Amino acid sequence: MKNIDICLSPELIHLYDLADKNVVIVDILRATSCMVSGLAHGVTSITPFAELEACRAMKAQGYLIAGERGGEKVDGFDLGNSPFDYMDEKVKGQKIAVTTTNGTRAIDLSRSAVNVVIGAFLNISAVADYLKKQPGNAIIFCAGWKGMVNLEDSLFAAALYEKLQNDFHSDSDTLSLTHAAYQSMKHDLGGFVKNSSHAKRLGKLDIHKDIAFCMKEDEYAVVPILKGSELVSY
Ligand code: 3SL
Repeated sequence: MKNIDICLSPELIHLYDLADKNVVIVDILRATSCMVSGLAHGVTSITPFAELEACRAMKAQGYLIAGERGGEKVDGFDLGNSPFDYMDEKVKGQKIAVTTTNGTRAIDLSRSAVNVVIGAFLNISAVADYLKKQPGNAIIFCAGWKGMVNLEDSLFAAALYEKLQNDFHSDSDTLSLTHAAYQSMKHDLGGFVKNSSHAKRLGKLDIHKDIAFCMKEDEYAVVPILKGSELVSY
């Protein structure tokens, strides 16, 4: 049987061997939710950058540039980091370059994996089906917040694991702990995430609509995967 594991923070990823793995990157609030929304709404590709200035430079190459620092749209950028920005008519058929605090960093740290896949509640069943079809083992890599573990990414990891239990074996204590927490919160995931530390941080920016949207399951069937330097639909 294939194996599945979870990494709760970019600070821990050096402990995992990604070389023969399918890695699912998750940053529910809000980077991976934006990426899934963008590709579902006709964006041609999304190129992630860990560094702001490298992303900004892509404007000269005809890309729309997107991203946040401190949750807020970067000055001079075309899009911020709301999934609704990625649904605008102006993104259709466009290439987007994006930089975010945690999500694009996690992608950057995963480049040695066999496949890098973008997961969110918005496409959770599509990601589960994708992993079932792939021959390799899987790691769910939570972007967290500035190296810290966060609730929403951890809950997503457990929710995804629950969909994969018949196909994947796990002997990870981290996954057992995360799954136990999920069992006690799954009756009201939205309610628990509304009280999470990042939701409170974002609350100051008045984006409750984003948080509610990011917690919706299976809005889209798109599976973004990294091909070279770009995320495209599988
Ligand atoms: O850190 C990230 O990648 C972002 O998703 C953070 S925020 O939700 O835009 O604040």
